[in-house]
Amino acid sequence: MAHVWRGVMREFADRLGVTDASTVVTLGEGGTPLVPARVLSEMTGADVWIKFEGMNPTGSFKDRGMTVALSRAVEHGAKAVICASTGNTSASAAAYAAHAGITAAVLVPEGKIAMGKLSQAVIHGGQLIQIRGNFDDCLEIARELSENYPVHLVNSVNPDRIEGQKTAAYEVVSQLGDAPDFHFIPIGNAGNYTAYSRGFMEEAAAGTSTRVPRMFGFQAEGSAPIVRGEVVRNPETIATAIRIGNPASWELALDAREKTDGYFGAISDTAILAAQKLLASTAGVFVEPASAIGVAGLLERSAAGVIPAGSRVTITVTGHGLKDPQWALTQEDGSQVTPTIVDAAPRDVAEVLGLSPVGAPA
Ligand code: AN7
Repeated sequence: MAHVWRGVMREFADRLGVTDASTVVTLGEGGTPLVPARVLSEMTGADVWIKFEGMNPTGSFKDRGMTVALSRAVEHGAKAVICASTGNTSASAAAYAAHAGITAAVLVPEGKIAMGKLSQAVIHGGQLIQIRGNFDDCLEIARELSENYPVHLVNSVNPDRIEGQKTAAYEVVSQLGDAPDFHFIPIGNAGNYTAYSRGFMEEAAAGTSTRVPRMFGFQAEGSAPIVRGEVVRNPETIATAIRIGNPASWELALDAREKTDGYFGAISDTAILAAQKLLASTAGVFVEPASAIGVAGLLERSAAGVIPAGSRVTITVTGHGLKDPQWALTQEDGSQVTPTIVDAAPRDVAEVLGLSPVGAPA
C-alpha cells in the first residue's frame, strides 16, 4: 500500500519527542515536494532544487511549527492561543486552533497583510485584531498578553515552533539523499533560518548527511535589520510577510550563520518580483513575493561568483502565490495585466495565438 503521510509530529515522532499521540493536532502538514529547477540550474551552473512549502495545509511553512505549538498548548490545557503576524502565522494559528476546538487571537498590522491570509484567519474563526502599528508592535503586545492573561503564545519565540519547522531540513536531506552545499531562505523573524540550520546540523551529527549546508538568508532592502546590524523602525517592502524591523530570533540567527559559514543579504523589491515571475514561469512554482527572495538571492550570489559550478543548492519557498495574487497581475511599470478579449470564434482565437490551420502553407 502507498504510504499515507501523517503530519510531521507522527512522521518524526522520535525526533520531536512526541510521547502522547492523543493530543496531536495535525492537518497533515509537511511532506512537501522538492522540485528540480532546470532553468535556474542552467542560469547558475548549480544543481538547484525548490522546497515548495506553499504545499502545506494553510499554504505556508508555518504549519510545521503550528502543529507542535498547538499540540503542546492543548496538552497543557490551554483554551486560547495568541500570536502577532504578518499574515501566515495568523492563518496557520487560526486553522490549527479551529481544528483543536480552541480560540486563536491574532494581532496583525493594519492594512499590511495580504488578502488571502486575512481571509484565512477570518474564515477559520480567528479573533482578528488589526493594530495601528507594525508587526514588531503586534509581537510586543502578544508577548505581554501571554505573560499576564490566560493565552498561550504561538509565535516563533515559542520553541515548539522552531522544533516543528526543523522537519523541513530533515525532509530535504531525505529527498536528496544528503544535505545540499548551500541552502537559501527568506528571513523575517529569522525563526525559520534558525530552524533549518538546527535541522541540518542534527542530520550531520546523526550521520544521515555528510555536510551542513552554508545557510544563506535574505531580507528585503527596506526591511533588513540583520543585514544592517540595527533595528529598522519603519520597515517597508512589498513582501509584507517579511516586513519586520526587529526580528525575534536575531541572536539565534547570528549564531546559526556562524556555525554554518552562512551569509545574510538584502534584496530589492524589484528583484524579488522578477524572481517570483521567473520561478513561476520556468519551474511552475507560484510563490508569494517574500518567498521568492531566496531565488533572487541565489541569482545575486551566483553573479557575485560565490556559488561554484556543480554546487547543489536548495531554496525554501515559504508561502503559496495564491496568498497574495495581486503581484502576478502587476507589470513592472505598475500597470495591470489585461488578458486579450475576442469574440467566441475559433478563427479569432487562433489568430491571437498565432496559429495557422494544419496543412496550410507556412
Ligand atoms: C511567506 O506570519 O512572521 O524568518 O507572522 O510568511 O521565520 O519569520 C511570517 C514570516 C518567510 C519569514 N516567508 O520567516 C508571520 C511571519 C513567509 C513568511 C517568512 C514569513 P521567519
